[in-house]
Amino acid sequence: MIKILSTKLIPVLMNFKLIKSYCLIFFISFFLSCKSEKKNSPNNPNIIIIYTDDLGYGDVSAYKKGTLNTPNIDIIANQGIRFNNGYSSSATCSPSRYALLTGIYPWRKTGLKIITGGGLSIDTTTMTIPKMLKESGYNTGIVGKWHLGLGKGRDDSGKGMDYNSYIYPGPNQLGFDYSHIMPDTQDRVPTVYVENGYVVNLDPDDPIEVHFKKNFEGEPTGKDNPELLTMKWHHGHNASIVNGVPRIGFMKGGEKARWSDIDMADHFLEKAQEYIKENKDKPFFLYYTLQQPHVPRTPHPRFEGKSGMGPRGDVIVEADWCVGELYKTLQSEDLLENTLIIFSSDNGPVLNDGYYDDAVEKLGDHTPSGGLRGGKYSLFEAGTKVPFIAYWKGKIQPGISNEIISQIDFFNSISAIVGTDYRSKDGIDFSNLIINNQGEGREELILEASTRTAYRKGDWAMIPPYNGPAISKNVNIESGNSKDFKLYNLKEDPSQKNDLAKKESEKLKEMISSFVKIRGGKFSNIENLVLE
Ligand code: NG6
Ligand code: CA
Repeated sequence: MIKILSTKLIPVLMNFKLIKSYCLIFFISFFLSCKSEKKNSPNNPNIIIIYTDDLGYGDVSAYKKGTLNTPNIDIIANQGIRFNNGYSSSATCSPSRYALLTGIYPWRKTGLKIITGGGLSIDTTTMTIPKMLKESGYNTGIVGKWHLGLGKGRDDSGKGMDYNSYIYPGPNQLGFDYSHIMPDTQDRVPTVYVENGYVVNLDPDDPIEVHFKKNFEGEPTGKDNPELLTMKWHHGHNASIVNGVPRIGFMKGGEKARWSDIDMADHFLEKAQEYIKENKDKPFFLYYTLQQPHVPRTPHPRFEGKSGMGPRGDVIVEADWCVGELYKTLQSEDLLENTLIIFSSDNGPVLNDGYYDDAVEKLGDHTPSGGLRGGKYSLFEAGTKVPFIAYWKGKIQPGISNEIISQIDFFNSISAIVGTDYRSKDGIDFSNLIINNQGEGREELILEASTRTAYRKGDWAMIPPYNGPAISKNVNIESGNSKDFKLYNLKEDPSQKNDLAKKESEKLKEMISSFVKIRGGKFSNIENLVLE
């Protein structure tokens, strides 16, 4: 036997060519195994984007504008970099979220507005932050509000899509390995969580039906059954009632799957913490999208009365607590030093957004907009200038930046940080500004609000003329609509009190001309726009 082995094997092993191929196979498999087990390193930090809903520039106490206290958000704001000129791309939710994930201006997508039961708004062939990170060896997850549409969405009659089988395309087709989401908003049906394309806790014997125009026979509504309400509607929000709260849209069935509003913050926090713990051994990207302080404001009883400002203040205190708990998880898992945390909001603040919840009455001397003009839905500054913070323990030095930066820049900046070549059409790589507080920010930026657009360049802001009311009646916010161009010098006049359009006519011409260069001629609702 030994003789056979030595006569047959030795000459084979001596074959140099074969040894070379064995070595090659060994090195290739070693390289591949290294790649698939990529550990986080300075170039591959975990990345967490904490994204709040309707939180204003003055709602974070580190900005020292309002009187509400957010001690946990302040920790990352004061020990990280706090941007005083950080913008969301839009003054409403879905367009901002679209721009954040893609790095593409939302107005480039015709008709993109607040979604109500609509289909997926990002084409599945589009490059997104999670797709890019997945390619770089990251595990990617989203926990919280989605609001970018799901599947094919509602049909022309207003009938909602089928929520009873696999729902796709959605976040998992845009690059997220894991998704645990609220489909649209807390005030819209269906009031259920969707995990990786399936409604959580759905009983097949009690299917969900959704309609955005017609009620289901025999189902109570906010409009017809005020006696069933624990929260009253002010405008809109008078269709199906879930947990005593009237919603946008009609819903039937899915009783066991319906969420508990007061537990939503705890629920998302728990899912986010689980995700971190499960993925801590590889680089991960977590997009943690909190529902607060969007309506309906339903703080857990532990937070009721804590702000002294009614439910709006209380849910901000609750959101702040969630940020603190998430921070503690990162600390106890020893992840703070290799995790970049970005904190921001999808649009500016609103007080009365459709329910009687004392937001106006109990505000006291707090200023959610931080003294900026306008608010959610507005082309004035408060619509899009939002809290904007980046924190990375030991890597980002505490500091403040007055440079202009937008959430549209997350894509390119994150791509640069992890070392990929992807660059989006409209974003800019500000990795050096975010991490080292070095270099200049944006020179210019287009801002969007309900498909209208405005322009910021340097210290100047220009709002073109638009039809429509100057004050959106129900929410009582200045929209930015006017029959004339408006021009403001934000350095001298951050609250946009002095319109300089007439006095600075040369500046205005220059602004219009630069705006049109980016915005192009595809907009129809700008009147009087004559360029020389
Ligand atoms: C509006 C809702 C508002 C809010 C908003 C979306 C009415 C009258 N108003 O249509 O309450 O849900 O949509 O907010 O229904 S966002 O932050 O998600 O863009
Ligand atoms: Ca929002």
